[in-house]
Amino acid sequence: MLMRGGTSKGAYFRSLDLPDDPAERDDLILRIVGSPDPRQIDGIGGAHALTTKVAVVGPRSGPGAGVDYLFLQPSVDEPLVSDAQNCGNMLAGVGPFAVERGLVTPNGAEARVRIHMVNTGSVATATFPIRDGMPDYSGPASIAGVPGTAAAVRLDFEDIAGGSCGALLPTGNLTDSVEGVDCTLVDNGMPTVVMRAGDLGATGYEDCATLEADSRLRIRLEEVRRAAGRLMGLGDVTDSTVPKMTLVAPPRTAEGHLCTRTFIPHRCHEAIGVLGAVSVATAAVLPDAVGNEMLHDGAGGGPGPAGASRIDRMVTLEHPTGTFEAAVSLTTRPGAVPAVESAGIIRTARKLFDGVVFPRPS
Ligand code: NQM
Repeated sequence: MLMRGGTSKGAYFRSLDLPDDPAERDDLILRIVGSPDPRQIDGIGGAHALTTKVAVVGPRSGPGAGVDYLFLQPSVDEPLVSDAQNCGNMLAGVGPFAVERGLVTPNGAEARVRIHMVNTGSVATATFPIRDGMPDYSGPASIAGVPGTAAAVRLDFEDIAGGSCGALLPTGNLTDSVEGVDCTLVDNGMPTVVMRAGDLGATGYEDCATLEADSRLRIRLEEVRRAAGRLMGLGDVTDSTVPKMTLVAPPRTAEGHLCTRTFIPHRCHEAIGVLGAVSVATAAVLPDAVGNEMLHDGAGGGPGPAGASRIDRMVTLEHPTGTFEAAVSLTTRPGAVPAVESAGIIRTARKLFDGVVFPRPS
């Protein structure tokens, strides 16, 4: 099934329809999407990382209810398929797909599907409307980067902190100097490097084409990314899609709290990834992290249990095509690493096509 999930698009498969052997599976996926080829003319890929995505969904293999979701990112112009990252946009389609395929049978007017994200071992609960036993894709919710409106898919995340790097702040620091640039290295669902746009000679308000054309900026970002990847425990990230690189600047709109430009990691995102946004929003609310000093509207904190402080914030991130809202709750204690209590977002998703795909012969 081809679906739009949030601001991404890709093919959703039942796990039983794909080979078990990862090498065989990845080879088949490359032939389905038409990679490697910048135009993907002989496949169903969309010639961009954001429209060349794969979700593999199956019955829960471990303890607990729900379904398993493995995200795979095929490269457009290289014969590579990566399972190194999660995708919160494709995640928005997983619950509806699970209902469509009979993996989950909803009761009533709303489905709540627990989704085990195989890439990081964390869990999300998707809540979305049901009509006559099937997902109702129409509704009033709109998200930046998608024309029109659709039904809201609410995603509540559990245990996403440190899913790839082992800790929310993989170096234990709120800021690190990496290759001479102040960075906050954070993983609240997506390994992300947060930097001030001004520290890299940008304003942070440029459009994607301008940023992608700036070869000096891109070389500098890649130097920082490789060094940050090692510091984050990700090893040599030369061929990896993580960490993502986010430039921040003061917000420009009345409703925005922080302006962002994100590289994923080489192309500039027309918006921002879901878990990338949750990670940036988390960094932004932490006093002394990069970008916190630019955050509009203060920290939104209050006293927490026994000497701790509680931060509960809806953070509106500006990005090249609009805004993205992430709700984050954290508890901080002096001298201790902040603990993430919850994170949630709203996305929409839509079934686009259901049928048989014909892979390029091997
Ligand atoms: O951060 C793009 C996207 C993503 C990933 C990327 C995502 C996320 O926008 O959870 O959704 O960062 O590669 O789909």
